[in-house]
Amino acid sequence: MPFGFNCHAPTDQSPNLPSESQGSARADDVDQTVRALEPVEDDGAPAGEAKVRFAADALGFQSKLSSTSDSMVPRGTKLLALFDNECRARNGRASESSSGSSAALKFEAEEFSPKDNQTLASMTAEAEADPCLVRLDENRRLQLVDPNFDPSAATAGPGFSSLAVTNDARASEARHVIFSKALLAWDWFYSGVGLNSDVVVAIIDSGVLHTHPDLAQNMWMDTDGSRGYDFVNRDTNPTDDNGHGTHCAGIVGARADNGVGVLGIAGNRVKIMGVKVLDNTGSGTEAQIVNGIRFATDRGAHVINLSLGGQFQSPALRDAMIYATTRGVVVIVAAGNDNVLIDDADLFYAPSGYSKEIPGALSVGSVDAGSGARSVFSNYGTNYVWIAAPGSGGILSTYAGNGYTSLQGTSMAAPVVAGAAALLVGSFRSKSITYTPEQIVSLLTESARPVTALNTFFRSGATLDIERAAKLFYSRYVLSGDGGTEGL
Ligand SMILES: [Ca+2]
Ligand SMILES: [Ca+2]
Repeated sequence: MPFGFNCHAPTDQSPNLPSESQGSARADDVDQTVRALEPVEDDGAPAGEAKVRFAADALGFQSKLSSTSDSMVPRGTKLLALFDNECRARNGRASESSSGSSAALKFEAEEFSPKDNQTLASMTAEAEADPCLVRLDENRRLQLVDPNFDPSAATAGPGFSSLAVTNDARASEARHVIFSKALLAWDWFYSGVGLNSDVVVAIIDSGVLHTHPDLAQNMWMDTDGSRGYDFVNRDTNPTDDNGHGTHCAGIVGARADNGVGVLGIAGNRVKIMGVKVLDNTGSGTEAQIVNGIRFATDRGAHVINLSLGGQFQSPALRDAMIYATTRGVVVIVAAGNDNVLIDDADLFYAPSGYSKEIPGALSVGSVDAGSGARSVFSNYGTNYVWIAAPGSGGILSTYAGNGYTSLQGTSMAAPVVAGAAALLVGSFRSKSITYTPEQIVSLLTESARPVTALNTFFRSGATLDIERAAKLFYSRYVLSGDGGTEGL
């Protein structure tokens, strides 16, 4: 296992999660209702939870700590403290990000280790006594959903002449664009709906090579001119030293019709926000990822893509997802590449596993852009994985060194859906119709293309079909002219 603390499988004994997340909701195979964690505190956590919330699933931590008040916190334990920065400002206390950087966050996760010989009781007392500390949690590492170079891309023949619609030199190799019917959808979105509003999509990953010639024109810009933020190195240059984030960014928003390279799913009314939370090996801490999600939310992202994960419970990550979705941000997450049923409690996979309980979050499995079958690596589960999208069979996108490469993984499938979400968000915005992230998710899953062979793997039993999503939007919100009052 690649995760620092992940030597024990998750258990169902966590006292920290509402029973909804693992109990009644999990057992329910037919009810399509999404259950909100309500009420929610301003920091995104369900109300009434204790400040100190160590999940039960890592290193036997809980069993060591929970029984007696004088339990020692194990040496070397990595911890995450979530602070309310407005509180700290009122009390004249500095935060990491307020020291000259532009990442000032309303809530900020800081990493630390306990003092030697510190007991759980004393640490809990300190936490409770600090009015600006809202949560104290473990700080584990998550990794990008490990992609592999795609061998099928090298042998893929020509074809797909329908893609002559744009002049991007390598468009025919971007098979996810064809499979998901993105170009057919553009006629509906751009001409039919009249999409004319930029949509900000945050790629929370290993960074984005924002100077890439096929990305530069579609990058978001912060008020200080930066293209996002780097929570690994704590600077305002979120460039990519791995390549994974740049690949995901191109799937959403590579510049279309500029004569070079590939094209993104969302077309050219998209702005990519680069948020670096994974290092050059593709690994990042919960604190970095939590800060990345909160940064993107505070900075106005409309859609967040998370092609990363870890096989453990992460209340801090869950809270950050709630923080985002309750502020109107659609959160798209990759289901993971372990070819396992993640409905199984022992195989709980974060953040994918939280998408079921959080309205406006959507977990994405992978299908092959050639055969349409489930990709052999894709995690599955009809409770947790609600849609599939092409993540193998020729997913060519932007990469390090101003280049292009073909990767495969649910890491690639998620940004295909994020791009589709961006088109829907842009459509609502262009029509001045208010929307919720839950509506975006509903439009995507309701319109997905049914595939019988996928019924046992994914909740919708269907793959993303952006043309159908466009038609559903058009019929529901343009033809009906009801201003979005129809319930979903
Ligand atoms: Ca940097
Ligand atoms: Ca291009």
